[in-house]
This record gives sequence, C-alpha cells and structure tokens, in this order.
Amino acid sequence: TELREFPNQITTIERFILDQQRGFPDATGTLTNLLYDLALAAKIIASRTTRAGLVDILGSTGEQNVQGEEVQKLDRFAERTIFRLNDHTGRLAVMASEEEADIIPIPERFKTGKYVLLYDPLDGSSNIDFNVSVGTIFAIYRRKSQEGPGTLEDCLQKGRDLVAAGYIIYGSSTMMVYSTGQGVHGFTLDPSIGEFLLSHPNIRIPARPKYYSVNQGYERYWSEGVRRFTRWLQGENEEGKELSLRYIGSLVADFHRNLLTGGIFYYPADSKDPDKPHGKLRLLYEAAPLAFLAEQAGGYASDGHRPILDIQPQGLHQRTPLFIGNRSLVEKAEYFIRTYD
Ligand code: AHM
Ligand code: MG
Repeated sequence: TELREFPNQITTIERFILDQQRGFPDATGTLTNLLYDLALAAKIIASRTTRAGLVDILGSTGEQNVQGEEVQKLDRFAERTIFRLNDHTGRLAVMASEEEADIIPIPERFKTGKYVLLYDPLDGSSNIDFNVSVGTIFAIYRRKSQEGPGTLEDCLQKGRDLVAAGYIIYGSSTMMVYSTGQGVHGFTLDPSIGEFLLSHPNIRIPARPKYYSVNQGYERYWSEGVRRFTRWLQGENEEGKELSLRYIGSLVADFHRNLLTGGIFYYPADSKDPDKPHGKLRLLYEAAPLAFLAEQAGGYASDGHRPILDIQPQGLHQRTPLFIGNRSLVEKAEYFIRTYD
C-alpha cells in the first residue's frame, strides 16, 4: 500500500493491515487476523494498566518467574490475556512467553495453525508501581514442524526469519508499533472510540541521533570497550559533540523514544552478576523483535559482535547483550568492543 494514500485520512489499524495484505495475493488473512488479535489484547491490557493505581491489583503475587524475578499481578493478567485471545483461533502452532519456563502448547481441543507467537507480556513491569511506561513485545514466526502440536524448535528461530514483530507501549497514550517487513508503522489508541489510528506511518530513525540510553549506574561492571564507547558518545569523538542521556529503565519506552528521535540503547554484557554474563535482556522476547523493527526503520541491532537477527537461539530464555538504534552508532560500539575487549 502506498502511504501517500493516507494523508489526513483516518485509518484504523484494521483497515491498514488489510490494505497491506492486499499486496499479497496468496495471503490467507491468517496473519492479518493474528495482528488484529494482538491489537485487541493491547486494548484490554491498556484498559488495566491505565487503572493500575485504582484497582487493587498492584503488588507481587508472591510467585517468581523463571528468571527468579518477582511476578507482578499485571504481568500475569497481560500474559493470560494474550494467551486466551490466541489459544483457540487455529492460527498458532505454539506460543512462548517470557513469563513461562517452557513452550506454551495450544490446548489439545483446538486446531493448530501455521504461526508461532513469542511474547513478553509486560516488559519493565517493575515500573508499574511508579506510573512509568511499560510495554508488550511480540514476535511472529512461521512454524517449521509440519503439523500437530508446535515444538521447541518452532520457537528457536533466528530473528532474520521473523514474519512480523512489534510492541505496544502503555504510556501517556497507548501505541502499537509493528512491522511485517514492509516498514514500521505506529498507531495510537483513541480510548474514546476504542480504535488504534494510524499516527506514525513509515517510521525511519532520524539520521542525526539525539540520545544514548544505558544504565550508567553499572559502569564499573562494563568492559573496556563499552566504557570507551560511552566516553565517545559523551563527546570524546571527532566532532567533539556529545549525545544527551535518557534512560527510563523500561525497554519499550527507551527504544520507542530513540526510534523517533535517533539514538542508541544498550544493555551490555557485564560482570555484575556471574549468572548473567550476557547482560539482562532476552534474545527471543526482547532483542530479536526490536532488532527486526530497528532494521526495518533503517537502524541496526548487534550483540557487540554480530547482528542480533543472525543469532541462532539455543534456549527459550537465552540472554544477549544488546546495542540498538542508529546504524552508525551501533557499528561504532562494535568497533570499540572489537578493538579494546
Ligand atoms: P523485565 O523483563 O523483568 O521487565 O526486565 C527488563 C527491563 C527492561 O525493560 C529494561 O530495559 C531493563 O529491564 C532495565 O534493567 P536495569 O534496571 O538493570 O537497568
Ligand atoms: Mg522483559
């Protein structure tokens, strides 16, 4: 679909997805419907997150997730919402979520379909209690197994093979941003009519970056390359020009801001926790889908050595260092790591 067809026009997400699919005569509409279902999940989760301070839903459930972190109740709600909207549609072979240790099979009483859905139901959930933006991240692959229940192998695919990916940000407004490999498009929820409207067609990362985003509190655990790269960002560079620092501590919000303004987010490998030598973020639920969006918007994502999208996952909850944003900055990070580490 030519985006020029949409100036000053009110375009709902439904209409936009449908129009994009029309370019593919073989499309069965399954992916279209899967994206609708995710938009619906987004609305349901948004209706809860915006009332989080009102309903008695805050606080820990007293359980821990597979990463050993406390599970907040709203995480659970988001997790179940996405599962329940997708378990019976016949579109998915299997799911996997950051909140579950193993793959999530489609219940036996329902048919399986050709896609695989991986998701982080509510990322940055430690921020919920303080009214800071949180997000949902999703990744869609084609199944590799032929039929029947989907398998672990169906979930362990390279980002390069993504069919679609996106996120929902629950911020001062709720937005859904996604790509099916034809650019990155953003939709803002109009809560009064309950529709996502096209607000950010064809997002491209601005060539001149503004911000760098990293948890600088952990600097002493970083490698020499990462420290030198950070000083380069702070103005020890050819132009003598520094970037401004912004760090929310909520990946979707940090990524979203940098996508619109230009910049780099990184969560490097560090020596803080011997159990997490590759940093904190997960390849399948966080790094790969955002890397897909970054590349679609003209940017790049790396683990410091190679493209995130080329990493073959070995496990569902594998962590990876992440450098993501403007290509020039991410390649600079690779250079410093290559040279000094
Ligand atoms: P979560 O998946 O447990 O919510 O943790 C992921 C979050 C990201 O949103 C964010 O980028 C990162 O943790 C912040 O970590 P830190 O507090 O170490 O800077
Ligand atoms: Mg997360």
